Amino acid sequence: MNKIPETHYLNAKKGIWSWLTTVDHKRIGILYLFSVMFFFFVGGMFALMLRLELLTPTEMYIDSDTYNQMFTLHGAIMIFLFIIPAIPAILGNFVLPIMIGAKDVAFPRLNLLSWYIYIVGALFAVFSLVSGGADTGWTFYTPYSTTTSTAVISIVLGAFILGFSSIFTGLNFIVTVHKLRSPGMTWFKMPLFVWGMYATALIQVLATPVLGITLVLLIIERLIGIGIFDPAMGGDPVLFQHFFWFYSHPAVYIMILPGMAIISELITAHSHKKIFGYKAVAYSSLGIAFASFIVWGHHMFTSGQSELAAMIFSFLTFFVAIPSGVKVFNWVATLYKSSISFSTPMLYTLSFLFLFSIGGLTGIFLGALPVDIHLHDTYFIVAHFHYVMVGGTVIAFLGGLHHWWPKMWGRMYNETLGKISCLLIFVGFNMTFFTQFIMGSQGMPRRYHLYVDAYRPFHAFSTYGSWVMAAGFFLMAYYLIHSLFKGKPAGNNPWGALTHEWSITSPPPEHNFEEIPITEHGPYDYDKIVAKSTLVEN
Ligand code: HEM
Ligand SMILES: [Cu+2]
Repeated sequence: MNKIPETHYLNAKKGIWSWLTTVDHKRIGILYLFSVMFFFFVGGMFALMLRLELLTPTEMYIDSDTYNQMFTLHGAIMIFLFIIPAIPAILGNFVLPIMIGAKDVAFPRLNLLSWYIYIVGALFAVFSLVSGGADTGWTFYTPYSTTTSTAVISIVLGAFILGFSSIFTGLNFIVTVHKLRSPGMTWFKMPLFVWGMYATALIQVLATPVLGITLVLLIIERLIGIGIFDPAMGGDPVLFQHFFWFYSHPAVYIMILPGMAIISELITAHSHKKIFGYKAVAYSSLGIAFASFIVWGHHMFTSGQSELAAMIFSFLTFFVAIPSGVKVFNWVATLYKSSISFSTPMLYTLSFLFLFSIGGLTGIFLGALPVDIHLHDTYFIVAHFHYVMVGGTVIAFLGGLHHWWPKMWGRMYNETLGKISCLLIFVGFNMTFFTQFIMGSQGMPRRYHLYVDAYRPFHAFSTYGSWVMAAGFFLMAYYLIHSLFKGKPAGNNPWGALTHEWSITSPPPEHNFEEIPITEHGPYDYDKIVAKSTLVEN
């Protein structure tokens, strides 16, 4: 009979102050869970409002200026306040130290500081939101961002500050992986989730400072007008794009690598099969991290860059597909002849494989110069990045959240409702974004408030899809919150998985382990070891 342990990290210390001053990586993960999910909700509400306005070709309830401010806020909030911190700061913080057999991350106080920096950055974004928001798009391109009268500085300052939270989280993970692995936890005995977080951390630390200086220059340009992006003063507005994408393309891998890291864990734990080609999957995370730094120019094929530069960036872009392809191939090979248990985390894993493949393959289309010149700034682009960021990262994040939820709270959620909500999100998502590939290839431009009648059926279907998806998200919020109060005790290991976090109680004790664990076997030796599942159906 599963029981919730008497004391654990959630009740070891009492009172709100014990949370606001905690240096426990698990509690910091939970602090991020609530703050980041709040901004996912805000970003999602903007998305629904945008979709509602796009239900008809003519103006419905918001004017063009408001529409511009809304997609800018939607994009900026979803990118800087949700998807970049989501997996590393919530699940990475909670799981990574336990997976390598450590009591905590290397710099616990810096870890708490990272969360406070996140909150301060978020407050600047909220300030921009309440003062009307910016209307530049989330990319803040000059020269418009230096001239428009909307609230650019506060949101740009918010993104600048949030960068430090991301850098410190990455720094913490790099030192933790190098220094705090328990005895026997050699690099090739580490769970692939840790490899993925490590590769992400390298990009967080190396690329984010470039965004920092870019945003500072933009603020100086708005305040003083030194002319660095102004051709009339010897500057160049396209220089901003180079700086911005030199960060933002690696940043898309700060977004997707953590999702991939989760999928490697879920695919083995819910098929009880050793991963196919462990080392290839581990190295492909580092390969992706490296390749992500040499392709930023593929966002600027129509910026007037030289044909030679465009050809080189196009050529290099195809290379990124190789390590990603290795991962997808090895995941599918792992499932081959395995005993798949159709749990909610596994349904999210299968959804990821389908949706991320569409997102990734359309990325290759866009890497081809002639194709991109035709599709740039159309809804094909909007569909592509939502398939990668929502179909990829958000779906993987939801899979990870359901996988580690019993460990975080010690209680099971309703698996039946979990599967229904996953289905609603999957169907709603494809309704919302697949139509956008079609209308984008027929020329529907992005960031347009009004459109010609020919696109009406596509936009209407897309909007209905966003309502189906929203229903799935609200159902999920309901049964997850319900499980916190009424969920059955989950036991140590509801999924019968082999990594360290499943060898301790749910929720874990304050300091994770009574004794330092000795790692004797690989993380996925399901061919040698059988771990008994403690799963109870709700
Ligand atoms: C969950 C459901 C979502 C829906 C229904 C949705 C819908 C939309 C819509 C309607 C636009 C504006 C399109 C245009 O006028 O060009 C948009 C833009 C965008 N979305 Fe989403 N979105 C969703 C989730 C996300 C997520 C999770 C992210 C990122 C993590 C994201 C990032 C963006 C970005 C970056 C833009 C571009 C904004 C710009 O043009 O500056 N979206 N989305
Ligand atoms: Cu890119």
